[in-house]
Amino acid sequence: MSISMAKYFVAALMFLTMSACASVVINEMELNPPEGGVDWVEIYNPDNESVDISGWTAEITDGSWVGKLPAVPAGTILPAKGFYVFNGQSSWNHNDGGYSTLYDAAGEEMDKTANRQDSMNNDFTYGRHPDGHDTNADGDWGLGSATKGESNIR
Ligand SMILES: [Ca+2]
Ligand SMILES: [Ca+2]
Ligand SMILES: [Ca+2]
Ligand SMILES: [Ca+2]
Repeated sequence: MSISMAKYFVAALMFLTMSACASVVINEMELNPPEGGVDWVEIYNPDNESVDISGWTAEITDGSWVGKLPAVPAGTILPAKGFYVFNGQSSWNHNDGGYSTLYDAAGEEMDKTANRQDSMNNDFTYGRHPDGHDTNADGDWGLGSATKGESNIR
């Protein structure tokens, strides 16, 4: 293979790798859980192909407070139309709001949510409706009953 051919294949491979995981989004977030619960961030793969999310991380930012969610274990595949949930810690204490950010294993930002306030510590969360609806606008996010690891309902 010539060098220019090799460069072409590397570029094509990079493009395929990027496009394969470009549309995984944060789909729902619990910023103020019921008593004894934990904050959590649900992600969703709207594509028709599975994505290797090994080593992906997420965080919740509320003003100057940042909660880092544990990295996805090695060998984790997010199936087409599948969900994965990052769980926070029960000791977390912040101002009941914020936004969340999703990073791939290389630390590249994959998605960032609107900043939302969740004033009541109950089983209501902010989510996209329908699943994966992402126009990068605050209006993508609505308050609804929690559907942790499952399809969002209003
Ligand atoms: Ca709280
Ligand atoms: Ca987005
Ligand atoms: Ca809540
Ligand atoms: Ca959900």
